Amino acid sequence: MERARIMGVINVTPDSFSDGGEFLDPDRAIAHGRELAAEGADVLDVGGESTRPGAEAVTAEEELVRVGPVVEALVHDGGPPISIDTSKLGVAEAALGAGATMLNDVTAMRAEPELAGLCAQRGCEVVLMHMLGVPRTMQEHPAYEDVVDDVKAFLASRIEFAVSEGIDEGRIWVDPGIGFGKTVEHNLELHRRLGELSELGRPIAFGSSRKSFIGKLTGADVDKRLGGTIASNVIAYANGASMLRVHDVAPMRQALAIAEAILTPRTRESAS
Ligand code: HH2
Repeated sequence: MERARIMGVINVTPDSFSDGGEFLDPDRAIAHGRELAAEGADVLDVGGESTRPGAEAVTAEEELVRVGPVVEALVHDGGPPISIDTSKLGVAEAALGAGATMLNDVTAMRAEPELAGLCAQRGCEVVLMHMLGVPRTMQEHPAYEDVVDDVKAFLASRIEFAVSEGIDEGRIWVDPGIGFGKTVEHNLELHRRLGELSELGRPIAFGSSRKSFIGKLTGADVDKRLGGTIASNVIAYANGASMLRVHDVAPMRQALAIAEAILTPRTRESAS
């Protein structure tokens, strides 16, 4: 099995669901990014707007004030590639201009379709994520015909849109959007049948770190969900995910090293 990338999360926000306020100060966010890089992150995902259920929107100006200096400093470091987690054209434009090389858009370019033209022109990588509805209301009775089929059909249509706007298909990632308009059972079904998304022909990104289904299943508070996060991500990896978006890079790196060794026998032989 191929080695998966680990995407380290840097939330430059006052209100993210698990670490809101911790890294709103740019110096702290930059220091955190450097730590995640040292722990082995393959990509650093910088975001300035929380997408947690019920979160209030921020303006592009405010979002850029938050993420701009962080992207600039981390690009300047020359460490892992930088992903910008935004749905806004102005923010993406500035971040890509500063040297970010990936756009991670939880709306899959529905909020601001002009993002597609920008990405086509810049040749950046793009993560297209599934979300049912909008963050403020997405957890109010989400319903699907079949959650995996529905997510897959949505992602297929967003790939088609992106390609029609000139984005190189080879630069597209798809993401089932764990927790974005999904019940616990929807999230579990997406884990079990993640492999079906491989039929889209694009690599799968996956983000379940510290999310509420782990709390609902275990009773663990948001700062105590590392065990559940590791289990979820290892299973996602085994079922085909090739980029794992997590807050805790070092323990994920270790878990993944073992998962990779078990699932890829030749890697172990050459290591011994
Ligand atoms: N989840 C969150 C944010 N961005 N991007 C992708 N591609 N996949 C995800 O699952 C995903 C994402 C939510 O997590 P977090 O950034 O920690 O929280 P918040 O949105 O409250 O800042």
